Order: sequence, then structure tokens, then C-alpha cells
Amino acid sequence: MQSPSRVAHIAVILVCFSLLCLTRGVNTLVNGNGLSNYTFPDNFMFGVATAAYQVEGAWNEDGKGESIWDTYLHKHPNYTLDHSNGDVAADSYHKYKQDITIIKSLGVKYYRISLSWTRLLPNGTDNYINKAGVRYYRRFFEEMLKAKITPVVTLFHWDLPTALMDLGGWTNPKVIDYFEDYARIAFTLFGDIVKTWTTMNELHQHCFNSYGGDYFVPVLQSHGIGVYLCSHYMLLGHARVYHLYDKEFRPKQKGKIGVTLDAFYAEPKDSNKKEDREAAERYLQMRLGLFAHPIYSEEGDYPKMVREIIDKKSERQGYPRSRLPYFTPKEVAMLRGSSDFFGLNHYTTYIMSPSEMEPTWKIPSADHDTGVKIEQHPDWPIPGAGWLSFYPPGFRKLLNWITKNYGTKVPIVVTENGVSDFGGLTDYVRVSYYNKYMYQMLLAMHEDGCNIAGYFAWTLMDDFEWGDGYKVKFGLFHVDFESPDKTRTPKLSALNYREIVRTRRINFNFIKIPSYYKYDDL
Ligand code: GBH
Repeated sequence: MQSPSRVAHIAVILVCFSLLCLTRGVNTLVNGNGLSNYTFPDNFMFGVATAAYQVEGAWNEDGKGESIWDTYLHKHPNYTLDHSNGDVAADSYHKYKQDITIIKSLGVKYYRISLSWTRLLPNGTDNYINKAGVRYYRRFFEEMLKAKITPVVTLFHWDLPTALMDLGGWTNPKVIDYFEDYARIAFTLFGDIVKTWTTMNELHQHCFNSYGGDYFVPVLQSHGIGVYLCSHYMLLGHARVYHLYDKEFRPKQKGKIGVTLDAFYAEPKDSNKKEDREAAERYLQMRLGLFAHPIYSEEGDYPKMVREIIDKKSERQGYPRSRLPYFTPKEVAMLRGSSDFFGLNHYTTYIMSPSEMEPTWKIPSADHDTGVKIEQHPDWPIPGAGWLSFYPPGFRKLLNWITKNYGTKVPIVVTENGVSDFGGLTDYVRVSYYNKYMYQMLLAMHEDGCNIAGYFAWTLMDDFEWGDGYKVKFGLFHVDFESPDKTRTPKLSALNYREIVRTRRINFNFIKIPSYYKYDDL
């Protein structure tokens, strides 16, 4: 038996110790005023992002040609949740000056947009250039310049010219030539103003959902073959355009060019289980490594694990050759190092465990090749779109995974991050999401040594969200889609972002978040 005084003594020590732990815990997060202890460096790029089809509207105005989204949604109006399409969207084609005004009000210095390929080249090919399209982007860039906002421009954010889809889209290697022609036009026309380019947005989402599945148009559903042809030729298309810029334009225009990849982070379902940890790693390699390894790794080419899995499965399934095409040594070399930054889009995390087969999988398919059962964690809230759960630590872990695999030589630029809800100006969930995700990014920068150069919030304003139509909202600004003016109104998250950009740190007390939205345990 211990004496009561000794017990009391131990209790006091324990209480002091836990208090110390507590204050330390809070301290590393924020100081007494709710301010993050870490700050963003002065040269850190803060921006907002949108994409042409999601905001521009004016789908057939002034000579614009049709993209796959125009064509498919007109033919299949019920495809989207609310039977909507991007015909008008936020009408940025007419309201781009308002857009610049609201971006200015946020204090961010960068605006990431994408060009509509068919607004410039209605047929997809450069034998005919649409002058009205050229004028539109020209004015837009000039206005940005006046407002001291730097454009960051994506050449391809999924709106492939229908004329090229009819030839097989990205499963046809010839499309690479047409992509290069289009890129040359864009660099020639706008390269005096535009100094940061990304070739393509989210090759993985595009190929896996448009070619490998049915989540994106044109719903090709070539689950095991088209998905990899698309990945392969998009990668080559990216590399081709990188070198085009590097050789023919960079010497004079002196800009930067890269690519944007996307990844959900993958947590093992049970971190004590080796097979779950392996499943999570396999998922990351099969989805992100597939695209990142050829570009950012020292040795180039597809990750060995990916190569082996798909080769073996293809053989067992009786295919005469692997469903994942091979790069020639010259192509491996052309891809390696073909990006000046690591453009990363990140939204959420899933939990992983191994599986041979699931009821929804096809054979062959990328899912079956990967052999991982992907689930959402029951404890992580889902504030809007069903696929997006709220788990800030996944962001830091993903940034670390990228750093571990590809090093710190090439800076990461977070080209998209954000959360959806079902609308409203008092968007506490979004305030909380941005505070917490950006804080995880600060930790990755300051405590883990990740090289992160910039961050773009997705998205500037409510937009057309692909298959979800207008049902879910990602905007910092609300858009009144019913009004002819498509009035833009700042949400709380816009005010909060402005404060982060202004002070270069996160102020968790700037907007008082009702405890229901805080998700303090995450
Ligand atoms: C980004 O992609 C896009 O770049 C952007 O255009 C988009 O508006 C934004 O996110 C917000 O959605 O992957 O099978 O679980 C995110 C792509 C595509 C991710 C569909 C979730 C759900 C189907 N999203 N996906 S699945």
C-alpha cells in the first residue's frame, strides 16, 4: 500500500504532466489568440482556381466548337444529378471582369484557369483559329495583369474537342499531335503574358472516370484497357508539350510549365495489419505513382509494382500483351523530369484493405488490378458531395508520401484543395476545412521539410460540378444561378481566406465556428 501523501504527490505530478502535454499540444497548433504558430513565407503563392467548362458558359457563342461535355450532356440531359449542364454556368465568358474584382477582394495574387480548347480551335485542329476566342482570353489576361493577378493556365481540363473524341480521344496516340498543335497556338498567342502553364489537369481522374468508368463523360467504360491507353497517351502528350515549351518558347518567354496530378490519400483500414498497409501503398502507386513516377522519380517509367501487377494479370487473363502499354527508352527519358513543379489536387482520404474481388468490379479493370477495397471512414464527416470526407491529417501524410517518393527538388504547388456543401453564405464547414487543411500543409512545410511553393483554393465561386451538376457547392463566393447577373456574393470562407492571405497565417478564432462544424477530433 502506498501512503496517501505519496499517492497525492504522484497525482499532482500526473496532473502537471498532462497539463504540460495539453498546453504543448495546443501550443504547437496555435498560440493563445488562436493564431497558428507557423506562417507562410512571403513568396508563397496564394491563389484560387476554376476550369473553363465549369464556369465560362457561352457554350456555342462567337464560334466556339463543341467539347465532349457539350455534346454528351445535350444528348443525355439526365446524366447529371440535377439534369443540368455547363451551357451557361457562372457565365464567366461575359462576367470575367467581375471575377477579377472578387479575386482582387480576396487579396490572392494568382488565378488558375483553364483554356477551352474549342473556343480557340472549334474543330480541335489548328487549321482554323476562332478569333473571338483569342480576343476573349487576350482581354481576360490583360485585365488580370491590370489587377496585378498572375494567370496560371491549364491547357486541358477535360473538355476535349468532340471532333477528337470521335477519333478515340486519348486512346488514339495521334491526338498527342493535335494537343501539341493546340499548345503551340496557346503559347504563341498568350505566352507573352502567361508565365505559368500546366499541361493537363488530373490525368488520373480523367482517364479512370471518363475512359475507365462512368463517372465522367463520355462514359467509355473501358475499365481495363481504355483506362491505361488514356493514361499512357496523356502522359506522352504532357511530355511532348513540356518539351515544346522548353525548347521553342521558354528561351524567349521565360515561364514555367508543369502538370497537375491528383490523389486521395490512402490510410490502411487497420494500421496494425500488414496487408492493409500494403493495400494502401498499392493504391497510391496504382493511382498516383502510375502518373508521378514516370515524371518525378529518378529512374522514370511506371513504378515496378504497377508494371508487374498489370502485366501479370493481363497474361493470366489471356491477353497477348499487357493492358498497360510500354514506353520506349526514349519516351522514358522524355517523361523524366518533364515538370517544373508538382501540381497536386487533393480533397480527401479513403481507407484501404486488400480484396480479390468486389461486387461492383469488372474484369479486367483498374479496380481489379489494384485489388484494394476502398472505403470511407465511418467517423469522418461528409459535408456535401458523397465522395468527399473531411480528414485534414491525410493532406499532410500525402504531402509526405510525395516528398518521400520524389524528393524535394521539384516544389509542390497545391493546385486545388477545397470542400463541398449544399450551399449558403455561412459556410462554417468550409472555413473549418480550409483552416485545418492549410494548417496540415503548414506542418508539412515546417516540421516535415516538404517543399511547397503555393496553394490554390478550389474554387473561386460555385460552379458546374461535373456529374453533380449544381447540387454541391465548392465556392468561396456564392453564385446566384437564378439571377441574370449570376451575382457573386462572398461566403464566410472568402473572408477567412482573405485573412489567411493577408496575415500569412491561420487564425482559428477569426470566424467563430459553431462547435458542430469544428470536428475537433480530426
Ligand atoms: C477536381 O477533381 C477537379 O479538378 C475539379 O474540376 C473539380 O470540380 C473538383 O475536383 C471538385 O470536384 O473518383 O470514382 O470516387 C476531383 C475529381 C471526380 C473526385 C469524381 C471524386 C468521384 C468518383 N472528382 N470522383 S470516384
